[in-house]
Amino acid sequence: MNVLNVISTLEKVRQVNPLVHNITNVVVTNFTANGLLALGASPVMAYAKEEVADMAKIAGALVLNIGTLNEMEVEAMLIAGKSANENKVPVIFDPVGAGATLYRTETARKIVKEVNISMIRGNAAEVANVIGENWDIKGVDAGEGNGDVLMLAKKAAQQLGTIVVITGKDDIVTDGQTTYVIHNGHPLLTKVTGTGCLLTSVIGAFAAVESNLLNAAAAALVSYGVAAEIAASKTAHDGPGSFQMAFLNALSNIQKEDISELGRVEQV
Ligand code: ATP
Ligand code: TZP
Ligand code: MG
Ligand code: MG
Repeated sequence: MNVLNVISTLEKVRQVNPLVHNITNVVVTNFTANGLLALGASPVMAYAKEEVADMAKIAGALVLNIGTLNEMEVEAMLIAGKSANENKVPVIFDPVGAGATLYRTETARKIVKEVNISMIRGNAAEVANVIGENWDIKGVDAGEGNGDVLMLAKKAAQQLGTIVVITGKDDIVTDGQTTYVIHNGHPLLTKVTGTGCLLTSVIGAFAAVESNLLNAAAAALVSYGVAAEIAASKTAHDGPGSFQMAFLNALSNIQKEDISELGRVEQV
């Protein structure tokens, strides 16, 4: 994985315009749809248990996000996940707030048990809580924690048999053997709600066009982080509102030269 792979995978997303089926939370729905459109993917949100199997089957990727979960939605996620599995559609899981309440933790564990998840993306606390490690969490934001995040990511990948993405100041992606650290992004991303959730869906868009899912996730993380840096360079003096708009623009306008110049991916 290098910046050239990132560029070619981003170009493929724009060419293919993959359908990404999201079962996500009420906070981030509109931002997620707009972010995927800006990137060059095709978003759809579908939640009814009567239709999710059909929608997941025709999608390039299925994204499950438990940010504002309830029983009906969880039932739909399990139906959609199983349909995606039967139809070889990659499933990306965002365990928003796992560890904050027993219901979230138990639901996240149920989803990874009953659905064959291709990738899980969360902050360190969420991933730790899914695999039964102790890590503080405050609501949907990562707590301080004091563990080794690299070790945590590898352990989670091995335990869950899936690719694990843990984000924060630096982002980690691992299959338990090969591990990349991505040094892109900007602190303003933490001041706009849904930037983690949108990232999970963006990883879905990349997974829809690149069958090497480790490379797909790394390419998504670099592209996303570089877009944030470009947006911040134009708006940091104003604040999160302007940044959010500039970030959508940057997802749409990001060029291969930007990735060559700013992309920072390291194998560790
Ligand atoms: P949390 O609830 O802990 O904020 P999240 O689900 O919102 O988690 P983040 O970890 O914030 O997800 O990741 C979303 C994006 O923000 C990623 O691209 C990540 O690299 C970026 N990011 C998060 N914190 C920072 C930071 N301090 N500096 C630069 N980029 C960051
Ligand atoms: N509450 C429930 S879901 C949600 C909030 C604030 C959005 C979380 O989004 P992100 O991407 O994890 O910051
Ligand atoms: Mg965040
Ligand atoms: Mg999140």
